[in-house]
Amino acid sequence: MLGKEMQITVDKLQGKKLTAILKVQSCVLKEVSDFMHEKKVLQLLPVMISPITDPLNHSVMDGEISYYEDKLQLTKSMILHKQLSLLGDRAAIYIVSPNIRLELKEKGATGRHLLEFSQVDFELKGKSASEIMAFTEEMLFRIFTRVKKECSQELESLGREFKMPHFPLKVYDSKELEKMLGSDWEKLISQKSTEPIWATNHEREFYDKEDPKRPFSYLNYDIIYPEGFGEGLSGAEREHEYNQILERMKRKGMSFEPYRAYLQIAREGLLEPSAGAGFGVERMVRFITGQEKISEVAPFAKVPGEKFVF
Ligand code: ASN
Repeated sequence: MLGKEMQITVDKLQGKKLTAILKVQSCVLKEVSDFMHEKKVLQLLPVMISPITDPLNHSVMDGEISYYEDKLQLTKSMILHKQLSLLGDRAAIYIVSPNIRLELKEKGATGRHLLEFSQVDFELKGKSASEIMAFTEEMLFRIFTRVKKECSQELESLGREFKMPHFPLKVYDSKELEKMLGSDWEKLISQKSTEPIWATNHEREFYDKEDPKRPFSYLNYDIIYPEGFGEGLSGAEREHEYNQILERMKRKGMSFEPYRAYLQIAREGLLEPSAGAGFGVERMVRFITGQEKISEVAPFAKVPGEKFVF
């Protein structure tokens, strides 16, 4: 007799449903690879430990490991490494990047959070927010087209009728959404929508660029999936000027010390203007396949607050 958690895990691993879901996921990643190759976006391999990582805008526990006298952070996102990897003559990079975010237990109930997940994270030098939004939409169109073509049987077996969104997607300012719908706007707009939307202008991490023409407005953008699937992609133009980075870190009350090497690069004027974004692979696969919970698309899902076996 297997225990309850073990039985659930074994049932999932043995199930045909997981095979169909993984077929969709493989198709998504194949199209990302083809698309990025065509666009001459170079693939980086993941960085998983580093003295610095994304400070993130929301509270998670730090995943820190000790190595001799050093402390290394487990990657929450490769945002700072994305900027640094564009120091040379590279125009654009992407990574299928494993991220560890030790979310608070309460997040388990959202059906959207995992302690470990992967994001397709990309960054293009010298691009603007609107250029990255157009690039992203082209990529999404390509991914969805391929999945609909190559995985129609799988989608049918999962009972999912996936409709191609109408591009270009509608763009909303998040401040306006908040005025209209209150602080829970993200959840509400997702539940109300039948199409993915862009939500722009969020006050969050120091590296998302402040609009020079509109202080305290930000050149960032998220995709919110419809039907209650919630946020699925986020990105921004980046801060790259030393003084502005310091100002933004100060505003967040951050300590400069852990970021000393990164700040030194910025002070030398070596960071270049860039913009990019990242989408969660599991969240996209959940959306495409219409699964109620993100744990259904991850064979070894780690849901905050839940027991996991493997
Ligand atoms: N990938 C995101 C970006 O490009 C950063 C993140 O995952 N926190 O802005």
